[in-house]
Amino acid sequence: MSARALITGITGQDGSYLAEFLLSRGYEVHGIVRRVAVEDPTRRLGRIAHLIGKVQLHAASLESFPSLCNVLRKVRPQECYHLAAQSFVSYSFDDEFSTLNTNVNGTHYMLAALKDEVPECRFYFAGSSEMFGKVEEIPQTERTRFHPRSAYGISKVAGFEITRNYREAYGMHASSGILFNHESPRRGFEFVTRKITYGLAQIMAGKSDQLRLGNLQAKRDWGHARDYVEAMWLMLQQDQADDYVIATGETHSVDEFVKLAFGSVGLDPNRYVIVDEQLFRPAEVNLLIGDSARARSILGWQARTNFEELVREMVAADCLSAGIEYPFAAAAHTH
Ligand code: NAP
Ligand code: F7E
Repeated sequence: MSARALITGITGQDGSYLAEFLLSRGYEVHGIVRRVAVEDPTRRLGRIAHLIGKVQLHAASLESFPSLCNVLRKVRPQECYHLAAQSFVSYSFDDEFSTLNTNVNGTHYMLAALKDEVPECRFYFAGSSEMFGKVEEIPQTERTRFHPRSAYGISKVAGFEITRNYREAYGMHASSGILFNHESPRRGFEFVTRKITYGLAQIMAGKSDQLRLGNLQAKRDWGHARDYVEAMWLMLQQDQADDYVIATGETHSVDEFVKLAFGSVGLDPNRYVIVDEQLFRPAEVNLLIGDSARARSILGWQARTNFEELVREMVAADCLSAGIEYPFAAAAHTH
C-alpha cells in the first residue's frame, strides 16, 4: 500500500514541486486548498494544473480547526507538510495582523488537529531564514539565535517554537526546515527573482522599457525549490524529528542577480533598472548565508542547482512564455 501524504499550500511554488516529488516516489498525495480554489481552478490551481487527477484536493480553512480535523480524519496521512502561509515578507509590513493570524494560528491549528486525529503522523513545518533576520553570526546554523525583522519572520519563529514544543511535549515527530530563499520559474511574480526575470522578458518582448526595484545591495542565499523540497521529505524519513538549515552556502546580491539575468540575454541593466526607494523595506535583512553542514551529514542532502543555473532557468522560462527564444544571439539584439 502506498504512503499517504498531506500538503497544505499545495498550490504554491514549493507545494507543486513537493507534490510532483512525492508522486514520483509512489505516494498517494492529498492537498488542502481554499474553497475559492475549488470554485475557480483555472486561476487558482495554475501551478498544479498538470497534477489534477493525480492529487486529491480537499477544501478547508487554516482558520478553522474543525475543518482541518475533518480532512485529517478522512485522509489519515502518514506525513503532513505544512507549507501554507502568507509568504511575502514585504506584505507582512502592510498587514501584520493577517500574516500573524495565518502563519501562527494556521500552524497551531494544524498541529493541534494532528495531535487529536493522527498523532503518529510525521509533520514538517516550513521555517525560514527570515527567522535569523538581523543576523547574529555568519553563516547561520541551527544554533544561531533568531532576530526576526518583520511580522513574517516573527510568525515563523512562533511556528518553529510551536513545532518544537509539540515534539517535546507530546512526542510528535515534528520537524522544521529552516529554509533559505529558493526560487524557480514557478516563483510568485512579486518576489525579486521572478520580478527580475519576468520584467526582463517583458522588456525583451517590447512590452516594457523599465524595471523598478528596491534595495539592490540586499544579499540572499538563493537555491532551487526543486532541490529544497527533497530536503523536506528527507527530514520526515529520519527516525528522530529535528530541525535543519537548508541552504546553498553562497550569497549573492540582488544587483548580481540583475546583472547575470540581463547579461545572459545581452542587455545592459543600467538602461532599464530604476531604483525606487518606495520599494525599500522599513527593516531589511541585509545578509543571509546558510550553513547546511548538518543536513549534508545527517540527511545526505545538498543543493544541486547553482546560482547561475537558477538564473538562466528562470530567464529562459519567462522568455519562452513571452514567445522569445533563449538563448539567442545577444549581439544581434537591438534594444
Ligand atoms: P507560496 O508560493 O507563496 O505558496 C504559499 C501557499 O500558501 C499557497 O498554496 C497559498 O494558497 C497558501 N496560503 C497562503 N495563505 C493562505 C491562507 N490564509 N489559507 C490557506 N492557504 C494559504 O510560498 P512558497 O514559496 O511555496 O513557500 C512555501 C512555504 O515555505 C511557506 O510557508 C513559506 O513561508 C515558506 N518558505 C519559503 C521560502 C522560499 O524561499 N520560497 C523560504 C523559507 C520558507 P493560495 O494559492 O490559495 O494563495
Ligand atoms: O526579497 C530585495 C528585498 O521578496 C529578497 C520568501 O520566500 O525568502 C523570501 O523572502 C530581497 C529583499 O524575498 C525588490 O528588499 C529589492 O532584501 O524576493 P524577496 P525575501 O523577502 O527574502 C524567505 C526565506 C522566505 O521565507 C519568504 O517566504 O530583495 N528587493 N528590490 C526586492 N524584493 C522584492 N520583493 N521586490 C523588489 O522590487
